[in-house]
Amino acid sequence: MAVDYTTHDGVAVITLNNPPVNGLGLSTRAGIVEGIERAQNDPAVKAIVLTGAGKAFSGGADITEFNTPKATQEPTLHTVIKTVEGSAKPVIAAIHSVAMGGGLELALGAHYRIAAPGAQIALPEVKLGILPGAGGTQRLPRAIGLEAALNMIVSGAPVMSEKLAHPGLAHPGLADSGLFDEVVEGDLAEAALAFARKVGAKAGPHPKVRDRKIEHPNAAGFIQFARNSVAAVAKNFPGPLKCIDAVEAGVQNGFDKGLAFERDCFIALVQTPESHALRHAFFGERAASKIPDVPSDTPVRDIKQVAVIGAGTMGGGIAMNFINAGIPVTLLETKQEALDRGVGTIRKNYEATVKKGKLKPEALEQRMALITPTLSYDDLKNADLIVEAVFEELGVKEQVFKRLDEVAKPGAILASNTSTLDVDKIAAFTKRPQDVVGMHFFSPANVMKLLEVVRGKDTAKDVLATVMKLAKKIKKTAVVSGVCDGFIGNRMIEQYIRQALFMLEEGALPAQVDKAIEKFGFAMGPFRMSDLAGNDIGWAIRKRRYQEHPDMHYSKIADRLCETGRFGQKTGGGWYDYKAGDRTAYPSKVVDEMITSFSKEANAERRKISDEEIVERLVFALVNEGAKILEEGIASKASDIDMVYLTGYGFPLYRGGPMLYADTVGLYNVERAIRRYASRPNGDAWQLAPSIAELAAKGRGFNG
Ligand code: T1G
Repeated sequence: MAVDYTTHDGVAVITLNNPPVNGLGLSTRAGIVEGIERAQNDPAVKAIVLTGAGKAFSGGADITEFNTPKATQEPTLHTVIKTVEGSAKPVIAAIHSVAMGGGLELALGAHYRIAAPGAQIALPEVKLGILPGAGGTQRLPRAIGLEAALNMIVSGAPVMSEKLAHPGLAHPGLADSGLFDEVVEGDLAEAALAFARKVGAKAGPHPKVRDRKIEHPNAAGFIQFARNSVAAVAKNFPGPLKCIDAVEAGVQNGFDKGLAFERDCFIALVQTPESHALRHAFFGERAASKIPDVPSDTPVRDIKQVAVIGAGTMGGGIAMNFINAGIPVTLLETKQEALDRGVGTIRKNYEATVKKGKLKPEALEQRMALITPTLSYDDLKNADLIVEAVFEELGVKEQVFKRLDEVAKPGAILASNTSTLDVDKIAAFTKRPQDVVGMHFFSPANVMKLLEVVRGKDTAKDVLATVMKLAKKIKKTAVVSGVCDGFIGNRMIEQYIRQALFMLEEGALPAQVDKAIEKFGFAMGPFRMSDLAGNDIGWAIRKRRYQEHPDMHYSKIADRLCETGRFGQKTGGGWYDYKAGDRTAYPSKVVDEMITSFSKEANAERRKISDEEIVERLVFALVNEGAKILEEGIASKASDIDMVYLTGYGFPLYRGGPMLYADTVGLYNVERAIRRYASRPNGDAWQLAPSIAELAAKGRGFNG
């Protein structure tokens, strides 16, 4: 049973013991009910303490049980909470570290609550596309008031326990709320026993949160205000508005009706594709740091000093990640002027953050003090990790890594920020290929969460384990990729862009393609994105591609655009026209005419292309290439590919990533669509990944 039961001079202590976060899975739920009933039947027991072992009181319902029979098997969380609340003997919830979701709802069913300061208290269900489903929308407003409760429920954000203490308690930062009867600085277990003995001596009945009134001068008005402000931001996510509906139901119709309504909302939301996507992303983020053949207890190297080579846009952004985590960085450039410019840019970035009120001025200076600018490789000799972010050309990388091999200390990790070059070739420039790894940051490197960790054939396992742990410290979502051209993200995006260009030849225009895929949920369509990044970047990659794969069929329409010097925003015109100082993309008559005449030259019969075809061809191009990446072992799991696209390429979170989206559509339908496009003009680009057909035949998806 994932619950321990002990007694201490008339106090029963029920301890949740279901690592890692005391998830309220079936066995834990059953254990709590058994413990409460056992305490009722023991005349020596006068009061009951409910507490959690390990790192949390409870992280909530066990999300891994969702949409499985266990989730609704008795005792459900509702039954557990009802049992706790119905206990004739007072139940005291003693909370440390974390009480979230169902964990907090369980505590709300207790008669009293005490907490250690600094515990994270939250109802984060909305972040999983659901809502508190075990009375949270009914009890929390009664415990801390309508406004504080609605804010917590709709945002899902944690609040520190000391901010939710009972009114009148002499505790700093006291908010007028009534969640905790005591905030305990010392030994929580001792305090819980003392508190239990105190209330255990009192005659019942003991207070129930559900009996409290929700006091608010204008509840209906506040709820309407909340609904309007949430509706504006909750596009594509049904959860937040449902949270408000459930709270409102309790305010208007009383606790029991509100509870029933909340249950209906929960059951409706937990089945939605949006909730499935959000849960997929929650677990996908955590699964990404697990590398199948690298044991989780692999010893890691100590990273105290980092060096970054190259103080340009990427190098400066990369350096900021480590500085933000308090890790000193030696920043190397070849020329003083470039070094000064790089350090200056970092300072400017921090000044902008200070201006936004997100960084204290003194913190800015502390961070700048962590930078040691230098022109000499000798200053890198103590670095534990060296990240090069120099010009994307193999010859330049060769010089850098040969030099690093001479100066870096034994055991230093040598990382390349390359986005397209072969990490094995780079490793071969050194006598220590086992210490070489790719760390592909995405621009702007200090903002984008995604980090592709490229594993060379010789990269040591402890190097990988070290980089994955360091990625967490610098708040990146790290995904391991094998060595191939473009790794995971760029290799897939190349097929996406290929389809976009073919569709221009066949009849679409840039604005239509962008609008269609932005309506699907992408942050930015391929042509607006290309104009922003610079069309010349894609042009350079295509020229290399034409040489490497002369047989590969690409549309040359983008080359035609680049030959006219239309590189995008930076040249005042690309696929779109731009006005000075205005980043709005205006459809360009000149370009549209160039496209139609290009089709004529290519004898391509222009036709009306539907938005549905645009979305299918763009997204299924990603899916098909992703399937090949999985087949080749470049990525170890489909959720890794989804995390790349959710955190690095603006794929809509509510669809969970290209591979989950394909599962939602059904691989049977994906296969049929790909075969259809393969039979049309430019169909040679569609080589169906065998695994799609195999999985479709078994009625399965990429994610099981
Ligand atoms: N269920 C199952 N597994 C969970 C879990 C949960 N609720 N929370 C965490 N894990 C796993 C996680 O996958 C990882 O597994 C390990 O625990 C450590 O997590 C009825 C229905 C609690 C703040 O949304 O926010 O209650 O990778 O790396 O950084 O209304 O986990 O080690 O195998 O994140 O110390 C609502 C989600 C559920 C809280 C701890 N609760 N969890 O952070 O560790 S729905 C949540 C978190 C609900 C009720 C509804 C965090 C944490 P592995 P971690 P951490």
